[in-house]
Amino acid sequence: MLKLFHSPGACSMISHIALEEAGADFEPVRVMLAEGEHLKPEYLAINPHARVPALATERGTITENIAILNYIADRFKAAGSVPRDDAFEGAKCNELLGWFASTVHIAFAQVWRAARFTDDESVYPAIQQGGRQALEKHFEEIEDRCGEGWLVGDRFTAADSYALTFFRWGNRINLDMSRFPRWAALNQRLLKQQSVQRVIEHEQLGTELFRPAA
Ligand SMILES: N[C@@H](CCC(=O)N[C@@H](CS)C(=O)NCC(=O)O)C(=O)O
Repeated sequence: MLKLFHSPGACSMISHIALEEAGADFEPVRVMLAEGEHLKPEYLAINPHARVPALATERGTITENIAILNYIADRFKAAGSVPRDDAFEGAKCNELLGWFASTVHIAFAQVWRAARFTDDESVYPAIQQGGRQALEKHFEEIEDRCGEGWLVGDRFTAADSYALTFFRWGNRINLDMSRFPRWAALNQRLLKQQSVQRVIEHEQLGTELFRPAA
């Protein structure tokens, strides 16, 4: 059986949602980042990069959300991952996932993990501030990409789940998320998906941080 190593509210929730949406037979295994469980030798044997998600399969472990999501797409051909019936939409979905993982996610790392960029603690505030500034710009672009439906074509993909995760993180670092009403509306559509509801319940996240702070 597949095993998903994940942490509540982390980017692993994107793969978690895709597995739920696919109706996959899988076991979610909690790795609490806040308690440093990802740094323990048992987990480093699963992912030496000390990150979630990781997906254990019958043939070995896959790490990196984008690789996991494309594997789920090939294996289950369901919504919530990457389109497989339209090469262009599949590429556009991977394009967004790539930008999210390589750029937007890294701006959050600047805010939360400044130590990853330098040993010089005196410049942490500048790195964090730079991350916030970058997020303001990236979040405006995400808002511009939101319309009446989904981010890619007219279907629910992992790009929507990634955006959902970022919105919650934006609230967690006290960005003013009320400036992104179309994105907030996308989240409300996502919250109606049973797969998303099951993951939120399983990860015990609550729904308040998926809308702008009151
Ligand atoms: N490039 C990786 C990044 C994964 C990642 O950064 N995961 C975070 C949670 S969102 C993590 O495990 N962080 C642990 C840490 O920063 O120590 C991917 O896309 O899967």
